[in-house]
Amino acid sequence: MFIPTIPTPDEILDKSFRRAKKAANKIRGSNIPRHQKAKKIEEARVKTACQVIKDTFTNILTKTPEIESLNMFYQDYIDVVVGVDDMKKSLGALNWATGIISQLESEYVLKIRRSRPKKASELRRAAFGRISSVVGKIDQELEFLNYAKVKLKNMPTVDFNAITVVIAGFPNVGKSTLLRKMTSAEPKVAVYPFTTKGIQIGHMERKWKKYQIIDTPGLLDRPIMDRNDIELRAMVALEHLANFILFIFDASETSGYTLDTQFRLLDEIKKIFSVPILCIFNKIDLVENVKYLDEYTKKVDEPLMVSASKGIGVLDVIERLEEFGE
Ligand SMILES: Nc1nc2c(ncn2[C@@H]2O[C@H](COP(=O)(O)OP(=O)(O)OP(=O)(O)O)[C@@H](O)[C@H]2O)c(=O)[nH]1
Ligand SMILES: [Mg+2]
Repeated sequence: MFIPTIPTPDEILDKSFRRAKKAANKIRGSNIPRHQKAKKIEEARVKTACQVIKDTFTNILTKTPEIESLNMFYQDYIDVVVGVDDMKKSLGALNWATGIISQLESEYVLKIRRSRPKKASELRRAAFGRISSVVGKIDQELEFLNYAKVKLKNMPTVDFNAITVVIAGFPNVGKSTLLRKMTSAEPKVAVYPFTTKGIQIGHMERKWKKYQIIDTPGLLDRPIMDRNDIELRAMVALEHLANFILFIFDASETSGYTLDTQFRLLDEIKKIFSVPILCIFNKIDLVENVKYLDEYTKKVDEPLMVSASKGIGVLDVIERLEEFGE
């Protein structure tokens, strides 16, 4: 997510007072009658300073995407990474400050206009004091937005028009291999919070329909009991995205997990995701006793037998996804 540069209160004030000074110098050099000059100068300083600050805040507010208008996946993502409430509170504070600065501007411009010329600079100083205090008050919120900017910079780019398939299964069962075999280009890797290796997204297009296949190393590959709160929420975010789950078994059990253990993970995934789950028995090239598999394959609807590394059955997986996508 793109958030514009967030300056510190000092940077904001420095810039606005510098600009104010420049504006004042312009008037000093102009041919405004002498007796009006002092007041005009101070008025310009207050106006310019306020304008610069208002512009800075308005720019941040308009360029930062409105959280409610984002897809639920991103809303959850932002909530997991930085917290939606804090984000809203900080943007609200900027909005508040913009309003107060506007009020101060009107108030002090009026005061200066009505004052005696000698009093004008005193009033301007008072205005600057109050402006500084308003900007200083949102110090923490600006700092938070800056932190959010950094944290949200590498949000994964997800295509919401594509049919989304999320891959699950124990480590080493062949998830990455299958993803690479199904999609043409190398999958794009994007940072995903609390998965060590980042989310991987592969794209494919079939019969004018776009599919994206997502692998989330470290997230859907072990029992739910072992997960912390953040990981559970990262999974909730995936729930919003997934149209299907591709659950991959290592039929050969060579990755070190028995099929019984793998089925327990499937049961847990079923509890979290309410979307259809397509079950794949991978590494069949290593299975010597196919009969032994029957006991397991009959537990699921229309299982697919695959060898991802040898490219066997990969087309069946794609075709099955197409049927699902219809
Ligand atoms: N024999 C055989 N080996 C396979 C097959 N599919 C994957 N492998 C191998 O199994 C190992 C693990 O494959 P990966 O695709 O990295 O598995 P993964 O599920 O992505 O693993 P993690 O990302 O660690 O969870 C690799 O050495 C693959 O070459 C298959 O169908 N047959
Ligand atoms: Mg992998």
